[in-house]
Amino acid sequence: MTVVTTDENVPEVTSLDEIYSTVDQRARYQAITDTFVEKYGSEPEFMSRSPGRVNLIGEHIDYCFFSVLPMAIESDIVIAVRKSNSHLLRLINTDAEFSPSTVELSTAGDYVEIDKTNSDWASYFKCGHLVAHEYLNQVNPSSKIIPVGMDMVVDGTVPAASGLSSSAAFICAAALATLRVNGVSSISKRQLTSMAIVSERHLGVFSGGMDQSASVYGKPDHALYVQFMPKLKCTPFKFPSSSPPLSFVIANSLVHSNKHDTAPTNYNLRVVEVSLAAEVLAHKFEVEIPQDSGIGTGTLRGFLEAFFKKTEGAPPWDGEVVEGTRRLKKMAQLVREVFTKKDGYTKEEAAIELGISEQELYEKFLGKTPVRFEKLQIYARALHVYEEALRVLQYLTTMLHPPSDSASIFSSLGSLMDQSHSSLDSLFNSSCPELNTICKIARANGSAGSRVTGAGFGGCSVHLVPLDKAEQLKSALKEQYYKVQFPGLSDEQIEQALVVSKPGIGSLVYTGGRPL
Ligand code: NG1
Repeated sequence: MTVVTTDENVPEVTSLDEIYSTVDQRARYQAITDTFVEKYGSEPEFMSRSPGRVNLIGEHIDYCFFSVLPMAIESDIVIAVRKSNSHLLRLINTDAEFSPSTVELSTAGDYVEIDKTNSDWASYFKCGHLVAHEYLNQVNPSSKIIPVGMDMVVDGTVPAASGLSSSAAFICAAALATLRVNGVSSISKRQLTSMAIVSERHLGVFSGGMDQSASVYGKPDHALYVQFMPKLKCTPFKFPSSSPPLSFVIANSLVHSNKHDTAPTNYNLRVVEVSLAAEVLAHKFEVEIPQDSGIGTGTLRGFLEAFFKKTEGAPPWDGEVVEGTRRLKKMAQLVREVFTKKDGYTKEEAAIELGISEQELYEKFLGKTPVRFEKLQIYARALHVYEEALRVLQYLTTMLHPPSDSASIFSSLGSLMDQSHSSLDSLFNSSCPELNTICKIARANGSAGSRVTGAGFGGCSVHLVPLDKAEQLKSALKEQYYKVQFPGLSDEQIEQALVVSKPGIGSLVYTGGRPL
């Protein structure tokens, strides 16, 4: 296993062959360049690009600081850029659905303003611009940096709101473009990832760090083991060889789920619920936990560390699998014992569990970001998190030390993916009927394991399938899902919904000009 421990830099490449291996992208880059010339009168100086990702396993646990197993895909967001003499960020998207946008930069060097209530596409660019600007100020503490104007054309092949992380891909590419145009020609992958991780919080989404890590660190033919503790570390690993080879089919349910707009009942509510679970456990077992979650509370990882320190004098868990397995199993057992109200807690009940008033509950948890709920599902969310973190370790172990026969490789990995889906559906409530239907059809047509991937509530699913069954699986989904649910779709639209992509390279700057 190659361990990325150094602060490797984000690469700069001059050939598209260094970026893509499946689909010829010359025509696409030509078209982006043509649009740029048409709109701005000359060719772009460079392009920054960052890919989407699919998560193989480890869902809704990154913001609790548990490790995840995503891979970058070849679908990406490309931003063609030229420095301008104006104080404007001019953004044009090749997809007419996203209207052109112009942002006026402050001549005094103030950060761009981001309206949390407005999740239009330009806001995501602003998130990337803002964190890059903060970085520029950090490395030049003696003066306030006034960023230059930028003329840009954006082109994306990652479907929006689909769980393949188009937002992180766009923000990473935006931060990279902003840095470069303002004179930063080399940036480490760790620095770019770290700034991108916090950037979406400016739009009020308290995301974890999985997507940005996968987008920046992506490596062709490798999936990534992403650890957040004790510090961010991405370890690329290859899939075991088997006969037939392993392949992953990604199927978009075409149920649109905008993470920003649904945050109060979906994504951010989950962040609040797992934080509450961590604090209730800490209160019951009388341990102090670091207040380092996205909303400034404790995390379930923090509780795990504090519990073993108090009861065994144990050092923090360093990621070792056997020890992690023991600790996570213990955590799942405690969750089952401690949380007696399996169907959820009212505000009053949650406050009692924490030994605080309802006003304090509001100040520390419920008022940090707008949330709406009937009951707080503390038990179910916490159980999912600890058990899913355990499944990640089991999946990684199978990948690195596979059973000798191929059938067992498929059944072990597949069963973990199925368990993950079932937990996301019943404990985390982040699946939906359409995704459940897709997974059911897939399992009956060659998939060894099927699950919702990404934030969920719609969006994409991922299926582990022996390569020789991939076509059978795709045609079953075409006939039994897409043609039934969306009878108006053309064959081409259906093809696009079935994203088949190899693990690809992460963020980079392309300076090869117009491709031949
Ligand atoms: P997507 O699928 O990109 O919305 C989101 C979060 C991840 C992670 C997953 C669930 C962002 C940018 N990404 O992913 O950090 O928590 O949900 O595992 O919010």
